[in-house]
Amino acid sequence: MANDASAVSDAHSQAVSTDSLADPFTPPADSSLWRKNFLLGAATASYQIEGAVNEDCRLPSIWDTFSAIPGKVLAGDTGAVACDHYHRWEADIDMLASLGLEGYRLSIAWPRVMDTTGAPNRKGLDFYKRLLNRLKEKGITTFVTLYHWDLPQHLEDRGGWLNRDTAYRFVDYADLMSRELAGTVDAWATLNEPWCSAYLGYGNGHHAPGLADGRFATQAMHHLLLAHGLAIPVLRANDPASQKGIVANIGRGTPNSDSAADQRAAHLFEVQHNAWILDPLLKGAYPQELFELWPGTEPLVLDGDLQTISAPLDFLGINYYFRSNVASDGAHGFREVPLEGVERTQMGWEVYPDGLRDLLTGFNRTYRNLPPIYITENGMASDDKVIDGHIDDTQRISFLKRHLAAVDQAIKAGVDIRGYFLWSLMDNFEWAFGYERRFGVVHVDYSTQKRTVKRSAELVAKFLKERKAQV
Ligand code: IFM
Repeated sequence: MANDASAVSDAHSQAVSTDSLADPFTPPADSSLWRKNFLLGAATASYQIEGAVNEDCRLPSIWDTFSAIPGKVLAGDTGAVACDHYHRWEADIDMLASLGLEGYRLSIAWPRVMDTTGAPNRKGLDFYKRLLNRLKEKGITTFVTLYHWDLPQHLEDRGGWLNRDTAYRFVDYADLMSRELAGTVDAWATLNEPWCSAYLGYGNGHHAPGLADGRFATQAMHHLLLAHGLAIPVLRANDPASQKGIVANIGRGTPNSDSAADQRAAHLFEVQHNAWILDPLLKGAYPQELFELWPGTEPLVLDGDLQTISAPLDFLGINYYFRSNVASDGAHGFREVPLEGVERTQMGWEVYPDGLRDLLTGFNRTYRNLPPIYITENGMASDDKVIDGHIDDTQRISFLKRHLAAVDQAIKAGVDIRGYFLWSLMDNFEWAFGYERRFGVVHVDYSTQKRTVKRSAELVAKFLKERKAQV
């Protein structure tokens, strides 16, 4: 096991100053987080931060189209300007480095780097080359996601993820990126959160492209996973030194009572949120219970698809945010029963760190081939205000501390977890919720584009500095 908690030596523990333990973030001395090879970084995604949607021959994406439809995004917000990162990337990387963050997870905008014929768009490619080269100069570990939801609109016009051909176009894109960017990427993730792309995009219409049909959701999921499986060997061939994986959002379902019916409801919730993606990836089969719950939605699967999808991975990225408390008798085998009096975030999501630990230890039992894990997203939204030049995001500090403690517990229970990325480096375009919901550890004033480091980021930086100073 690469992650042995005993790697935190006594000497190491003793070296942790009592001062550091008094702050509201720093992990306790026996935490695995003190291991220097536990990667601690921050994450963003192209459409959420870049802006510059009409620059340098970038093509429209499904999010440009969707956010332009009145009523789809809170306050009519769009990603047209976002954090203007396309122009401010150098200062943003300096900020990331000044916080001592060791890893950066970003995504590439597919519509920025290829034209409608699939030919490279050099200007768009150069942007990512400059960005990745600078990150490497700063010694920052780079995790690059190829698809974080911004599908080129011209592909959606031909059916998007409902069209099997999109999986092959994705492979062309992965091929181009891994040939052009090899050597600057430490880890490639094919997809971010296929559950959201498939279910929110094609199943209930809350996300782009805004279609709502259960059969669409399962077919879109199959083509997304196929795109992933087909791209993995291409990434391996073009960039052998990097790690290859995929990022899944996972949901914890807990039963509202001890009754067998509620326990079954919690299980079915997790089948629909987790096993739908993880079973084909790690077991080479969709969970049959899914299609019993959603009759008539079996996707068209060709011979060999599931073998392609379940090719071995170097890592699995896990994004975790909250739990859902459920009872039986709902439309999908469960009904949400929101708990009263529990702590929630600006999103209304319940703060429930144990869910992260329990899911990780559960996956370790369920999947005998579970790859090494990175927590590729975790964090919370709060209505942060700048007061006298400072942002004291107390709830986030406590949230991060408790979730990192859950990660430590999972490591100590035997799960191979190698790193954790804060979501997000800075406040950004939170999809259907626009700019109202602030997930950043750095505040963005959207009227001036001024960045202000929040207290949470200062404390993470302080911890990383102390960790680096350990012998
Ligand atoms: O902002 C999103 C991100 O793009 C994907 N994972 C969840 C985050 C918070 O909703």
